[in-house]
Formats: sequence, C-alpha cells, structure tokens
Amino acid sequence: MTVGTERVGALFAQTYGGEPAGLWRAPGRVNLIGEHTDYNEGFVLPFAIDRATTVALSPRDDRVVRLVSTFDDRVVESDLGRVASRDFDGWAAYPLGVAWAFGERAVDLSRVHGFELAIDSDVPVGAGLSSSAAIEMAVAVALDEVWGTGLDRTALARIGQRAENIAVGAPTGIMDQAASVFGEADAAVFLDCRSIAVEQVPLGFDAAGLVLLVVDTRVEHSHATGGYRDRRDACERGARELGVTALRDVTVDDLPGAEQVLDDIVFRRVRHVVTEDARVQESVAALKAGDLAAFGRLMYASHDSMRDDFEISVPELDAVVEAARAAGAIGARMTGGGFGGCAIALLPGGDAAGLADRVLRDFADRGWTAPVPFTVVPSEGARALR
Ligand code: GAF
Repeated sequence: MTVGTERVGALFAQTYGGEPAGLWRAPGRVNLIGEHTDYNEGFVLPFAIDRATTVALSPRDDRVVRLVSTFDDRVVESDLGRVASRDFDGWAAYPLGVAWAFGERAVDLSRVHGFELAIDSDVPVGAGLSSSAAIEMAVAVALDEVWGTGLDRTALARIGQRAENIAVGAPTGIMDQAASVFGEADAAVFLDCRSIAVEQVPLGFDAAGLVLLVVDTRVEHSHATGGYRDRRDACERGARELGVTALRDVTVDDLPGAEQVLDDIVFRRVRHVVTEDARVQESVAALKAGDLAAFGRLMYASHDSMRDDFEISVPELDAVVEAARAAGAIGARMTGGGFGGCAIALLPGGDAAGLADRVLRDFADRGWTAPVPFTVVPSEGARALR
C-alpha cells in the first residue's frame, strides 16, 4: 500500500465508517512538447507522472452524495438531483462535474445510486501538472465501475474534459485528461487531438541514464481566467480569418501567406501553434529513432516559441530554462498552459541535483519565492487499485 492509498482509506473510514467498495488512482501529467495545440485539433506528447489522485468510493442505496478530501476537511453533502442540475461549487465542482457529465452522456442520473467519496492527491495544485485532470479521471474510472457504464478511455477523457469546461468553467482542450487515462510506464502519449488516435511512444530515458527534472516555479496560474482564454480566442480568430476549421489545417508552408492577411499578434499566435504541431511530429520521429539530442533541441525551440510568439512564459520559467541550457541539459521548456507553473529539463541523472541547486540559488539571488525541483517518471494511467 502506498501512502496515498493508506491516507485516503483512513479518511474514508474516519468520515463514513468501514471500508470503501474500491480505490482508484489517476495521475497528473507533464507535457513533453505540444502546447496550446490540443484545442486547435493538433498534436501533443505528454506523459502521466508518478504523482496521482487516489479516491476511495462506495455506492449508497439512496441518491445522496457525500464528498471529503484531504485538501479541505469539510464534508460536502449533495444528491444526484442537485448534481443533475449542476448545483455545486468550490472544489466539489471537479468530482461532481464528472458525475454531472456522466449524466449528460452515459447514465440516467435519476436511476443510479448516490455514493460516498474520499479524495487524496499528491499532485501539486496550481502548478500546471494537471491536478484537476487527476481528480476528474480518478472519479471517472471509479464511477464508470460502480455505475457499470463500461465506457472506453476516450469517452472517459471526454467526460473529464466536459466537467472541466462546463462545471469548472476552464476552456481547456483534452490533453490532460487523455494523458491521465492513456499513460503507460516509460512511454509518452502521442495524441492526435482531432481523431483522438493514441500511440504510446517508448521514451527510454532511464535506459539512457536521463531524468526529467520538474521545477515548480510556485508562480500560480489558472486556466479559468485571463491569458489562457485570450490565447484560445486568438487561435480561433486566426483559423476563421484563414478559412480553416482549426489551426491543425494550416502548415508551416502556409505561414508566409498567413502573415500577409493576419494582424501581427494573431499571426504570431498562429505561428506558434503551427510550428509546435510540426515540432511534436518531429519529436516523435526523433524519439523513435533514439535521437534524444534532436528531441532536446525541439524542446528548447518550443520554449522559445512560447516565450516570443505565444507570450505565455514568465521570467521565472525563462530563468529555469536558461539555467538548464547553461548547465548543458539536453532539452528544457515550460510545460502546461503557461503564465506560471512548471518548467521541465531533460538531463543526465547525475546532473539533476546540480541543476536544482543552480535554480534555487538563481531564484534566491533574484529575491523570488523558492522553487520546488523534483524528478518525475512516466507512469501508468488511471486504474482501479483493488
Ligand atoms: C492546460 C490545458 F488544460 C490543456 O488542455 C492544454 O491546452 C495546455 O494547458 C496547454 O498545452 O494544461
């Protein structure tokens, strides 16, 4: 038993009494490359990390729903009628949003049983490692089992995305939920966000003596407000003005023509997405060929594009990437939606502690909040634990 399962089991027993019917676990993610491409129907290459949300759940024989979590010791009481009318708020919107989305797509909420749920997570919140998708997908695999809906992984990811978009109100794509359900040990999830075709790409970082260092800058971001929505609007405007369904349909060769018709800001947003889609495809080819140096160059190029064209980086993220470059890391970039959160660096295992120290010193010299460096490994996706 891991600490997470013990903790959530104890919380369940203390809150509701007795043992849960089951335990389910779903991971957060880092994205190796392919940022702000998912809602443009393009390509992404995330992997599920070894930090996850664990839920303990038992069905009830009435329509009552009770929730408790280790982030808030208040027990939330509701019922499936209120869930069906989307009557919930606060952190409960993540798990109950999933139940609501099941009602929209897969079950009749007036015919299924309520449940008791306890939630624990070791995915840092607000750090851009998809703590919200981890909750959504852990609850989704649990409800799928106890309600007997038998949905496939793509349908579960869509339910999680729907909860995030409508119940939580963040206009995100499907990458985070897909990474959480399709993750596999030692592999990245290459996802075509138009067809939802998935290919697990072996990474072999461990065999090559490499690690992926994450640096949480502690600059908090939110996707329900501000910059994320603004970037998405600019991409949709670019697609409209170029007469395509989504920016996925624009190629690198189309960019000179696009520059003639789009205003400067929209053009630079479009150029990021179009070149990023190309970088994801080149990354998959490089990883399959075992050319990690080429993959690392694409990571740096992706960061430059996010800093200069998409303008979603912040000085703290740039500082981590520059420290990684100076320390000779194979590749580095910010990961996730931007405006804060984490940067990642791929480097030999023996160099990780040195880079972490360098970043800590650098942040201290600039008077910034101390960042949190840690390594992650590509791990298995959402599943039942027993
Ligand atoms: C966030 C969103 F949730 C994803 O859908 C994706 O758009 C990402 O930002 C940027 O690539 O994680």
